[in-house]
Amino acid sequence: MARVFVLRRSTLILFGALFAVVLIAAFYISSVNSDTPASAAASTAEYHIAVIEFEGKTKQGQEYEIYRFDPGTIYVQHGQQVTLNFHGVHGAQHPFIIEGYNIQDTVKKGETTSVQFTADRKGTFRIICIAHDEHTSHVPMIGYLVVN
Ligand SMILES: [Cu+2]
Repeated sequence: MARVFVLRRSTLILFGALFAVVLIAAFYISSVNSDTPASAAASTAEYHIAVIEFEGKTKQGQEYEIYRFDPGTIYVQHGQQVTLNFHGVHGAQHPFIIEGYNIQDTVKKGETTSVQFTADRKGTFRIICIAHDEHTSHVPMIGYLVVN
């Protein structure tokens, strides 16, 4: 024998609202209590940086070229495990250092150079290409790592 229950619309809405409240509460409690998965995801940062070249001419017709890290500024959080992948698009090679982090490596054309470190020092640190760090090539090839 099947019995048919007839629910009024207001009862259905009430149950729906109660269900939504329980769901939101459960989600809130789980996000407050389980800090491991959320912080594990936030504790890493990975960036891809292209090494590119721009060319230009002065009004007098003199040609010049500059190399850039693109993006030129990288923002990470203090304590994050950071991976920077440098992709060599233009220029044969760019030996670089990251000030304050004792990091030294070289980006080569057509290759990817990855550096990994823990962002354990706060501040703004220059990423300097030591082959193009002079103002003689119009703009020195310098990027910035900002650790907040
Ligand atoms: Cu360079």
